[in-house]
Parts: sequence; C-alpha cells; structure tokens
Amino acid sequence: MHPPIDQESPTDALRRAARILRGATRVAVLTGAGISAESGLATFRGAGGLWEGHRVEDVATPRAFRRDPGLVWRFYNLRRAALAQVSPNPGHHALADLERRWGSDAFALVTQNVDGLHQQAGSQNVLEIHGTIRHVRCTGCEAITDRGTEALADLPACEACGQLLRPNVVWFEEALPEAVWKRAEDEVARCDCFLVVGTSAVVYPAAGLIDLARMEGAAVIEVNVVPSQASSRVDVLLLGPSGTVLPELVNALA
Ligand code: BJW
Repeated sequence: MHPPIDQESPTDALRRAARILRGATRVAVLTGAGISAESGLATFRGAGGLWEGHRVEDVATPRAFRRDPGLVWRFYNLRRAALAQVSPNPGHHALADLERRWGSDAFALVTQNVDGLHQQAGSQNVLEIHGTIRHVRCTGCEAITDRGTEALADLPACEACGQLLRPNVVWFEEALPEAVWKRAEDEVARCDCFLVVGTSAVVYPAAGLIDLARMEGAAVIEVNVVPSQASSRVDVLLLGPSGTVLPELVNALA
C-alpha cells in the first residue's frame, strides 16, 4: 500500500517504483484511455471525454446498436477517422521498451484500449480485452475483418453476406473475448509487478485484475494524472502524465 501522498516526494515514489520493477521476474501491465490522451485521443470519462454529449447507453451497448445503428456508427467512424491522424506517444514507447527488456515471454500488456497504438509502438504481447475499432464483425455471419482506419460507410455491410457490420469491440453487458481474457488473467496472476496506467478503474471485469494481482502477491504500481478508484489499493502511485512518468521510470531502471 502506498504511503499518504504528502509523505513521499515524486522522486522517492519513482525510485521506489523502479526498485520494485527492477526486482520483478514477470511483469504485467493494464492500460486505459489515459495512456493515449497525449497522442490526442479523448478519454471516456470526465470533462472533454468521449461520453460527454453521449449517454453511454446510447453508443456502447448492444441495445443501442439495435435501436440506432446509424448513431453508433457515426460515433465509431469519427473515432476511426481520429485514429488515422495520431501516433503512439512516449508512454506507449516506454512500455514497448520494458517488453524488450523483460522479453515477451515474461511481459504482458493487457489493454482496455481499442486504438492499436501499443502495437504501433512495437509492443508484441498485447491482449486487447475490449477488442479493437480497427476490426469489424458481421452481425450475420460473424466474420471478423481488419479494416484498419479506412473510411467506412454510414451503415457498412459485410462483403460476404451483406448483413450489417459492427465495430469489433466489447460493449457494456457483453462478454469479453474468452481466450484473450483468460490469458490476461493468467498473465496477471503470474506476475510479480503489475503496472496500471491511465485507467479510472471503474469498468469491470478489467478493474478486478488489480485485486487479482494483489491477491496473488504482486506489487502494484499505478500511473495516473489524478488518483483513481484503484489508488487506495496500490503500492506506489506515480502522479503525472504517462508520457512523462513512464519514460522516467524506464530511465530510473538503468
Ligand atoms: C491519464 C492521462 C495521462 C488522463 N496520463 N493518465 C462488477 C461490478 C460492477 C459492474 C460490473 C461488474 N461486472 C460487470 C459489470 C458491468 C459493466 C461495468 O463494469 N459497469 C461499471 C461501469 C459499473 N461491465 C461490463 O458490462 C463488461 N462485460 C461484462 O462484465 O460481461 C459480463 C456481463 C454479461 C451480461 C450482463 C452483465 C455483465 C463489459 C465492459 C466493456 C467496456 N467497454 C468500453 C467501450 C469499448 C469500446 C469503445 O472504445 O468504444 O470500454 S466502456 C469504456 O470504459 C471502454 C474503456 O476500455 C473502459 C475503461 O475506461 P478507461 O480506459 O479507464 O478510461 P476513463 O476515461 O474512464 O479513464 C481514463 C483515465 O486516464 C482517468 O483516470 C484519467 O485520470 C487518466 N488520464 N490523461 C495518465 N496523460
């Protein structure tokens, strides 16, 4: 558990985090929308977030898609277009550096993000537990196709069967992709150090990985610009933008 924030300087917290990380044999990471904020992608919650001006239930549930697929596709097409304009930031690159240091067999990156920026930064062992907006899935034949960031129709149709396509992401009330989720749980349960970056930790089951890591004896390091729902149950809280803090953490390992 981290000491009260006012009792430890940011430098001491960084040193302590580096010491923990250096001693770890296996490392797992959980990222959320905050890590992509410095690339120019909006987070979900809070001022200026993606949900501002949208009710979550209007754009991120299967019911919403059945009710008004045009509205849901407008929301996702805007985000796909934004993706074509952005690139990974130093936070993404720092995590790719960590994977190279530990090796992909001992390092796993579990992400709630659907933007693909970790892979673009060079991360290899990436588990996308909420899917990816670069892929579409047919509501008829279930075929999954990689459409990258190409512009799609307002109501895109499957080339094979003509049925309506949907973004291949996990909406509220939907199950996470089983095999990917199982691997994420395995990696987190086996790690000695769990790094939690840029997530409000309010969405389950992803947020439950923090408790799993703690239960299995891993040390938890959090990076966020403000304390999150997870902060009271982590060992070190590094307050600051991940695009600055993660490169500092990598440097502190040397
Ligand atoms: C920075 C920064 C910088 C900013 N540097 N930091 C147990 C308890 C309670 C509820 C449930 C439960 N189990 C299941 C539920 C229900 C539900 C749920 O969790 N609800 C809660 C909200 C109450 N979960 C589900 O429905 C899940 N499915 C499921 O459990 O299936 C079983 C089931 C079946 C049938 C019925 C019920 C259950 C599915 C969840 C799917 C979530 N999908 C979304 C959309 C994905 C597609 C898309 O992108 O459009 O995933 S919702 C959205 O939230 C998205 C994100 O991945 C997810 C998490 O958000 P994230 O990443 O944390 O972003 P923010 O914006 O919240 O936070 C950003 C953070 O960054 C902030 O802290 C900032 O401070 C920080 N930050 N700049 C560092 N520069």
